This record gives sequence, structure tokens and C-alpha cells, in this order.
Amino acid sequence: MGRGVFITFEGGEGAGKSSLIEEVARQLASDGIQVVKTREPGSTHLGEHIRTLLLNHTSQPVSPYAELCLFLAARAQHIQEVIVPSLERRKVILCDRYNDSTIAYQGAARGLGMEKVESICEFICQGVQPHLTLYLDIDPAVGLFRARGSSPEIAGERGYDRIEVEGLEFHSKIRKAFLEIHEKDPARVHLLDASQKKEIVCAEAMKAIRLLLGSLA
Ligand code: Z5A
Repeated sequence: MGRGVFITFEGGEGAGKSSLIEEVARQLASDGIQVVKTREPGSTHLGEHIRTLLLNHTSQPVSPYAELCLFLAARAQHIQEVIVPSLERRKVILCDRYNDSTIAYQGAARGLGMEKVESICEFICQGVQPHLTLYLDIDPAVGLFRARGSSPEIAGERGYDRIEVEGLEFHSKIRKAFLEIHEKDPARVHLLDASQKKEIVCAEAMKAIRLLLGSLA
């Protein structure tokens, strides 16, 4: 590997990204591979502040354009502080959400336009794109149930964050958008059936990752 490797994990809420990243990191580390686990929004001082602002359910309404700018500000800082230095140190970066989330959530579900948001993401990222994206595909009703054990329709009364609180229709738009992203670029975006048992999802993820690492060796 000349430089590091950048792998992103995408999917709707409760798809199992965080659990999968933990297990993939554990398996790669036991092979002696140096791994960096990171997430968006967050993982920098600025990014964690932005995360609090964005996901705080009690704050004032946020315009979809302001929301987009905040996610991208967190990303720009994350790229400069974490991703680029980790690539230079030849690490394998496992990143929970990146551009595809912005295209699906802000572009499709918030209605700002997938193509427009994609081109803004390209501008912000200055060529820093994942080598591989593992998209965990799941029926949103199943994902939401896993994440919170209840339907989104009653979530507002129970203190979920601003995005979690959105209804099933919103989360269905997100799944449709992720599927479109996968269909547009199947070489980068590898689809995993996230309704399967954790061990099976992880075995399929590791297969794709090992294939990538082998091709870059
Ligand atoms: N967002 C955005 O709008 N625009 C952007 O540009 C970016 C993000 C970058 C971040 O929230 C929010 O920001 C997110 C998108 C938006 N909002 N939503 N929704 P976050 O990081 O706090 O939330 P999340 O990414 O959605 O995480 P999550 O809900 O925790 O989902 P997950 O990481 O995919 O799932 P998990 O925590 O691994 O698993 C959830 C539960 O399911 C847990 O109990 C597991 O044990 C269980 N699980 C996991 N896998 C399985 C399998 N295979 N079978 C059975 N049960 C399982």
C-alpha cells in the first residue's frame, strides 16, 4: 500500500454501521493492520460541536441549507485534521458516514437535489474520496426498530434527535437514494444485506475489504 486506505460505511439509522466498524477494526487489528476509526459529523473539536448543534432536538428549526453547510463544515475539518494525515501515515481509515450520507439525507430526503449536493461535496472534499464504501441496506422500519425499539411516528415525544425524529417516509427516501448511489457506482459502493445476522454481514464486509487491500498491496 503506497498510501493509506479510506473506507466509508453508509446506511440508514440502525443499519448496524457502528457495530460493524467495531468488529472490522478488531479483525483488521488482529491481522496487524493499523486502523483509524472515525465518524461524521464529529471526530474533531469543531466537528463534535457541530454534531451537538445539528442533532440537538430542542434547538430552533434549522434551514436545510444551513444543515448542509454545517455537515460540510464538519467534513472539511475532518478531512484536514484526521483523514489526510491518516492516509499519509498509511492507516486504514474506517469512517462512519461521509458524502453519500449528505447526498441521501440533504440531497434526497431534505429535497436539496442529489446532483447539486454531490457537486458541492466534490468541491469540499478536494479529491479525498473513499476507495471503498460499504452500504448497509435495510428496510427503514427494521432499522428504526433496531435503533430505538419503536416506530418513528411516536419518536418526537421520546426525545430523539432532529433527524431520528423524522417519519418513515423520510427514511424511505434515504434508502432509495442510497440504492441509486450504489447503482450509479457499484465498483466503489458495495451493498451488504444488513438484515442478515451480524456475523454474516461482517464476513461479507471483511471479504470486500481484504479484496481491496490485496488489490492495493
Ligand atoms: N447525517 C446527515 O444528515 N448528513 C450527513 O452528511 C451526515 C450525517 C454525515 C448521525 O447520527 C446523523 O446525521 C444521522 C444521519 C445524519 N441521522 N440519522 N438517522 P448518528 O451517527 O448518531 O446515527 P446513525 O449513524 O444513524 O447511527 P445508529 O442509529 O446508531 O445506526 P448504526 O450505527 O447503523 O447501528 P448500530 O448502532 O450498529 O446498531 C443499532 C442496533 O442494532 C444495536 O442495538 C445493534 O446491536 C443492532 N444491530 C446491529 N446489527 C445488527 C444485525 N445484523 N442484526 C440485528 N441487530 C443488529
